[in-house]
Parts: sequence; C-alpha cells; structure tokens
Amino acid sequence: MKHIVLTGASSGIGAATARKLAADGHRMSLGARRVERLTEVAPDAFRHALDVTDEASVETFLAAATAANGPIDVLINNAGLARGTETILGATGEAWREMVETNVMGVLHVTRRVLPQMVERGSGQVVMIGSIAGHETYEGGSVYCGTKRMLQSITQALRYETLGHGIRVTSVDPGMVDTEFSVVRFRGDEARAASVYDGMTPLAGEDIADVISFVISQPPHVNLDTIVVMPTDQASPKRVHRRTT
Ligand code: NDP
Ligand code: 8X3
Repeated sequence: MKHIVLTGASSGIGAATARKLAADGHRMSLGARRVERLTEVAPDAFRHALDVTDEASVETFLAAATAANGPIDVLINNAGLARGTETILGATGEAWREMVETNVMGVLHVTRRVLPQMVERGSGQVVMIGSIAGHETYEGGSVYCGTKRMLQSITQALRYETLGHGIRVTSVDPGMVDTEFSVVRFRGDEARAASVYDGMTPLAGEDIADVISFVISQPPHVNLDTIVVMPTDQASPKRVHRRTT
C-alpha cells in the first residue's frame, strides 16, 4: 500500500479520489484550503491545510505529510480551477492570474518539492489532472485552456527529465464532470452552473477516481501516458449531445 499525496481533496474529483484510494487501502495525505471539509471526505486520512499558490504552505503541507505517512509514493496534482468565461477583450486579468497561479505554478511548486525523494528512492508516480480543455480550446476559455495545454508540456518534460529514475508520469484529462467546477467558474451562480449539464449525463467525480485507481494499480514497469475520458454525451468541449424534454 502506498503513501499518496492528493491536492484539492475538499471537493469534486479530489474528494471522490480520496475516498476511493483510502478504500483501496492506501495511506492518504490530503490538502486543500478548506481543510475543515477534509474530515468529512476521509476521516482516517492525514489532512492538512494547503494553498498550492503559496510556496510556504506547500512546504509545510509536504513536511507534515511526510512526517505523518513516510516517503511519498504517488503525487496527484488535482487542485485547479477555471474562473469566468470572459473573452480576452472583455477580461480584467485578475482571473487569468488566479488560474495560472493555481493550475500551472501550483502544480510546479508541489511537484518540484516531491521529486527529490522519488529520485533518491528510484521510484514514484506523478498523476496530473489535465483536461480536454488542454486538447481543444474554446471562446471564453483562452487562459483556462492554456493552463491545461501548458500542463501537457510540463507533464511531457517531466517524463523526459525523470527517465531512468523509475518515475511514472500520467495525465488524466477529463471532459465534463459534475463537481463544484462550474459553480467556481461562474462565481457562485448555482443555476448557471447546473445548466451546463442540461439534458446530458456528465461524468461523476467517482468515474475519474476509478481511472486514477487503475493508473496507480499498474505494475511498476507500466506507465499510462495520457488518458482522455469524456461522458458518452460529449465528443469535445463544445460538442455535447443534449436530450430535449
Ligand atoms: P472542484 O471545484 O469541485 O474541486 C477543486 C479542488 O481544487 C477543490 O478541492 C479546491 O479546494 C482545490 N483548490 C483550488 N484552488 C486551490 C489552491 N489554491 N490550493 C489548494 N487547493 C485548491 O472541481 P473539480 O473536482 O472538477 O476539479 C479538480 C480538477 O479537475 C481541476 O484541476 C480541474 O481543472 C480539473 N477538471 C475538471 C473538470 C470538470 O468538468 N469538473 C474537467 C476536466 C478537468 P479548496 O477550494 O478547498 O482549496
Ligand atoms: C473542464 C472541462 O470543457 O469545461 O476542464 O473546459 S471544460
């Protein structure tokens, strides 16, 4: 059983993954800003406040996780967000910074601090939560899609840079998953968020948790590279089949 560090475990894909991997028997270290939520998610897991945009918070979280659960076998970079759907012309720039700081800089801050112990032990696994938004962009998504596209380059470079060190690097890239993602994107507008899934059946966080569990359960010589997973009702970010009532 492995020590798995999971960022953004307070909601959605992260919460479902924390539950699934804890049920699989792994030692979980969970982080999020809303740390109080983590108790409900996985009461037996190690839980600690984490803001991936704050390097001091990342240091404290990882030191506490290692002290509690030992060397880290698997890092799951899940924390992330989209904020708004403004066009480049219509944006102020504040949300761009938040997305880049969280989805790109946050992943880099955490990963670079976990890697040394994996290199030293000659084994480890890093799982990125990318998105189909990194594969195909859309109007109003320039920076969110851009952060997920950048994650693809970071993931690939990481695979090249760690080659020979027994470290596996996988990107799990979902389509529409019914989580708090759209509520966050629409700044708390629950009705607008719910309408994203009108007439179609989205994935649930549990569907992605099952994929991650599969990735982690492969033998050490098997590295799954990129897994794109969408609902049956979706073929691309904007190609969604909706049933009319
Ligand atoms: P949720 O909003 O439900 O969950 C996002 C998680 O990220 C929360 O636990 C949140 O915790 C955490 N988080 C956000 N900012 C930070 C931060 N600065 N530091 C630490 N944790 C942070 O959305 P999802 O579960 O859907 O999103 C998870 C990942 O999946 C994201 O990377 C997203 O881009 C990706 N994704 C989502 C899709 C979807 O359709 N839902 C599709 C494709 C990819 P807290 O606020 O407590 O800090
Ligand atoms: C979330 C999927 O299509 O809303 O990453 O960008 S999408």
